[in-house]
Amino acid sequence: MKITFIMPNIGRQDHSLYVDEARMEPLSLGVLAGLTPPDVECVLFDDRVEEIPYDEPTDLVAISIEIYAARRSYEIAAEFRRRGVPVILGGAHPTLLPEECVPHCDSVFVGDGEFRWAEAVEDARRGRLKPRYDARVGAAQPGGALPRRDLFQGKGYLPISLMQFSRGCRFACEFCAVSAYFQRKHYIRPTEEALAEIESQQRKYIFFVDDNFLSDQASAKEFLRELIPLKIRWVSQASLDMTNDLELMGLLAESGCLGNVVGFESIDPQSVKLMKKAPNLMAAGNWDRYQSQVEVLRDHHMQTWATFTLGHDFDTLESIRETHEFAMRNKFCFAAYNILMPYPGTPLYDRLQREGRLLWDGKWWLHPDYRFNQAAFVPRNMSPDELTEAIWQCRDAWNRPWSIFQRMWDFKTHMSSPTRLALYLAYNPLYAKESYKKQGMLFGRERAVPQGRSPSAVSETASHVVEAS
Ligand code: B12
Ligand code: SF4
Repeated sequence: MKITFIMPNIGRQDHSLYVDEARMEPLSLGVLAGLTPPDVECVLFDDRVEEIPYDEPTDLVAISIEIYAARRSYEIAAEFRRRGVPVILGGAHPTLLPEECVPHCDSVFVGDGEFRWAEAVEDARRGRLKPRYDARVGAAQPGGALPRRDLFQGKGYLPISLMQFSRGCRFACEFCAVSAYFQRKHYIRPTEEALAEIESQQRKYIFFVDDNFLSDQASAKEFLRELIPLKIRWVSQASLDMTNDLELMGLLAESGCLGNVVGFESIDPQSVKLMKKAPNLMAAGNWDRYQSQVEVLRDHHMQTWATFTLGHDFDTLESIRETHEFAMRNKFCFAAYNILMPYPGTPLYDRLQREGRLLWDGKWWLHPDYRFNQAAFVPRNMSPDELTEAIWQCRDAWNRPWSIFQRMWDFKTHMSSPTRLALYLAYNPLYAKESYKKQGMLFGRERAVPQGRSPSAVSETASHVVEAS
């Protein structure tokens, strides 16, 4: 038996196909292949960099989908099904919206591969694939199953290994798809299994793709103590409440942490409360716009990747501009100015739907005219087009060479070691380039592409407002 694993791209640019130059290993598919019985042949194609050989014989196609890639995934699935090959869809999007996937595949997989993937493979082998598998979610790779990293060879991924220490998060931010997927729970791998996975590979640069590496700070501390002798360098994603515990911060630095993706989301405390971003409020006796937290991060040499979700009900055009000034002033290593997105399955999506504020027929991810980084709802204090444009202005200003030069001069972070400076200088231009390329991209590949639209241009959004249900 042979299984073809597919990592879908998001879409295309107006004038050409999009190749993601900052692509990373598709860990979900590596893990699934690792959970596949060893007598099954596994091949992997990454739509972000290569053409998919639809005519190559295979017995089952498995596609991993996050919401931005849904439209493209359905196109790929259709090609294989036209050739009589069964297709199974899994990942965050099929888990949060299984009914949408049903017409596009032979089987929908809900939840984590760890718990029913082997059964699905056996069913497929016997020609009895079930239309739906409902698996639970939980700790990653129980029993120490290793991802099939050999499948990643030769695809030009960034030279950093992706792996998991934990999955999920205990917080319940209103907009977060992770909170919906894991039902606010956090699952941690046994330390010895995570350590064995690190030791199984030569590479010493690691991205722990945990949703919130520090959701359980006590367990994280134990793990960090074990990491120290391994002398790795690593990055992850972690919530801002880490700065309340200086012992934890010391352990992060000592264990080789170069920095984390940190969700600041908004500099307006009312917006932070509304979105229920509890870790950002914990130390907020006197709101100082995160200044004391940022100082703790800098004191520990953290090269922070600050992320913002912009367009909350208390955000204004002025506060969005101030967010950019905040990011520049603090010389973050990277910043993501994300438009607040209504992901289905989240409380935010339900609230905006109730309030009649969803655009693009309520399904922006499928709409043929929707473009990457466009507003998908009606904000309170500005128009959707103003929100799209304001965020584009921030992103553009952030990615300019002058901004990269100005931000570099922080002797506590980027300038504190040659490794950190090299990281800063290598990845800032790369991410800047990708950011410009992706801006305004259409989802999926197959449609007549309208000519002559500028990447940030938006119009007609108001005509897609959905009635409150
Ligand atoms: C790492 C990561 C990234 C990395 C990507 C790394 C890479 N390989 O390219 C980076 C930082 C680049 C990134 C970017 C983005 N990401 Co991201 N990312 C994640 C994160 C944190 C972990 C994913 C991961 O590798 N987990 C480890 C693997 C092993 O677990 P898994 O993916 O959950 O897969 C398991 C199950 O889902 C299931 N499964 C998965 N696929 C399949 C397929 C089949 C057939 C089966 C049977 C089972 C199955 O089994 C797997 C093993 O248990 C997730 C959060 C999450 N928990 O999913 C967000 C997440 C997937 N990202 C998300 C988003 C929105 C994005 C962006 C679009 C953000 C943006 N605005 O730019 C971009 C663009 C992505 C793109 N396609 O280009 C959203 C998707 C929301 C949704 N509803 O789908 C998530 C859920 C985060 C969130 N808080 O909302 N991301
Ligand atoms: S802290 Fe981060 S991962 Fe956790 S629920 Fe909030 S946004 Fe999601």
